[in-house]
Amino acid sequence: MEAIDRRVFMKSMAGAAALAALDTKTASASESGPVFLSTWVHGKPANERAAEVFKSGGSLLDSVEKGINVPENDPKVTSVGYGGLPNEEGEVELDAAIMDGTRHHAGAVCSLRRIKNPISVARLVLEKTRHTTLAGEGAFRFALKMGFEPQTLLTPESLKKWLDWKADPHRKTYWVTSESHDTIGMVATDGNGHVVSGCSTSGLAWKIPGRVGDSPLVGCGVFADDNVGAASATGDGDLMTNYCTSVSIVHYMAGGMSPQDACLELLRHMAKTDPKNKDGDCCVIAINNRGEIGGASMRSAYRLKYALWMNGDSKLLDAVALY
Ligand code: SD4
Repeated sequence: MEAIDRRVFMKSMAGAAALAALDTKTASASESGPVFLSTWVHGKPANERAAEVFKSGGSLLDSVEKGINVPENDPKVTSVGYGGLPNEEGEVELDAAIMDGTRHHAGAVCSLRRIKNPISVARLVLEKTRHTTLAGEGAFRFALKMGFEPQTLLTPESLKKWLDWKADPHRKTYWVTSESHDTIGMVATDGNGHVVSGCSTSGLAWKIPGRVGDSPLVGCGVFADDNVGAASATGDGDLMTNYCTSVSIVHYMAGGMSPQDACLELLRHMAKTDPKNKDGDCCVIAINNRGEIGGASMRSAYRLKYALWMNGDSKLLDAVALY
């Protein structure tokens, strides 16, 4: 971390109480130091870990990666990493991506089996190779070369859920419909105009083996550009991939929209192109390079709770729902 980042950060820690009342929509990162924004309730401990890593001298990429490791390692989070619900054959397949807004480059892995921290493998694809995305067996072999230990990702609880689903003669399958999911998406700024976006998921429970969602796709689950800001997405990836959600939001921000307006505009566009999308599970978060934030859901029946860490304050917010 550059000296200036640390000064701003330390100032923000000292001034946390005084700044706590700042409106998150208008506070700028140069006043507030780093800002971490993550999807769902499990985003809160992830943000807190990310802030700790940043405070102890880690880069913004380190912070986002280590923050996302928290739900990946938590067996109680059934949509990410260890304990994530498996595909229809009972195999956990993980997707993740991380994008650096300075280099405008990402690392990603898809359908990664038996490695609980796909975001860390994605980070190494970014740092150690000239590639952007590795998939399946190749991603697994790359992870082994990088020293990751293979393990079963099923927990007794996730195995039981899969067995119950298998035993249900009326079960829904992805040959027809979609079901249980969540994900962690995190966007962050260092307070000096640098942004990062990261995303990690076990995807949709009971998915068809080999299915890749939006989360590890650059422009969909992640997008980051220091000139503008960063975005991430969660929800029905089979739907949202078709709208390149994250890059679209960043482009709306580049055109002058606030992160909040850009998130809503993307959802409005989805609803306009196909009214059926109004019933979709679609949620997005965004941050600009000044630390302003936004979060939105397509509909209140699938409303995103998202976590904000700013000025030493860690809290949950309800996303604005379009319908
Ligand atoms: C996927 N978008 O694999 C992910 C799942 C998700 O809230 O984010 N669910 O489609």
